[in-house]
Formats: sequence, structure tokens, C-alpha cells
Amino acid sequence: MASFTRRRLLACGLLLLLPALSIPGCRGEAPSDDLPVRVAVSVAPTPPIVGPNRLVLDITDDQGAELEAAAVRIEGTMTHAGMVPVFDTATHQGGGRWVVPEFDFTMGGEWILIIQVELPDGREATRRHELNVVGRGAAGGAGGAR
Ligand SMILES: [Cu+2]
Repeated sequence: MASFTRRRLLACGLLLLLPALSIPGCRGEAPSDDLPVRVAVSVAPTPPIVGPNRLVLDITDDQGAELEAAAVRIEGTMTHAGMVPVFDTATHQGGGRWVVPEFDFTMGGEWILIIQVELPDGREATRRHELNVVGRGAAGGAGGAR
């Protein structure tokens, strides 16, 4: 747990440094989806559990205004090797809100949601959201515990 927290702090520190990298010479290194797209993720239950969870994704532009999207796809992957990723597609609820009724976390532990937002003009933005799933396997190595 402690190391997880430390890594998160380190990751946040690196994010804070990113604006410093936006010097002209580095422009070409920017991700191809350098679009003004933000995705706020909420999960029920909180914290998420092993099994089906409801994901609500609120998509906005960088000013916080609702952003219309054409499609939203999710890939869930874990921070350790050897896991089969979980794929799902969100359903539009109106405005900038998309929902995945039953996103299936197959194991407890640290997950990364890779959220692919397809805009009406076909451009795609990819955003990541980390979360910690509680339940079986949270201590790691529970592959054969069922
Ligand atoms: Cu796993």
C-alpha cells in the first residue's frame, strides 16, 4: 500500500512537470490526441469491487463545458503483467455523459482504465484513469484462488 501511494505521488509530480516540457522544440513529441478533452470518471460502488461495477464518464472540454462524442470505448488493464484486459463500450446518456452499466473488474488490485473518446469529426482522444479495486486478489497472486 505504502509503495502504491508513493508511486502515485511520484506520478503526480511528473504530471506537474509536464508544462515545463511544452517548449517549442518538444512540440513534435506531443501525443497525437492532444485534444481539449477531459474525462471525469465515477464508479459505483466506491471503492470499486471485483465483479460488475457501474462507470459514469463525464466528458468535457478543457473549459469544463460538456463535449459531444460519437463513441466511447474502455479498456481495463492492470499494472502487473499477464492479465487479460477487459473491454467494454459506453452508452450515451445525453450531453457529455456516458455510462458502462456493468464493467467487469476480474481481479482486485490496481487497474488502469484506458478511455478512448471518438469525437464527431472522427478524431480520437485517449485518457487514462487509475483506480484500486478491492476484493479477491487484492493482495496479489490470487490467480488460482477461486
Ligand atoms: Cu490482475
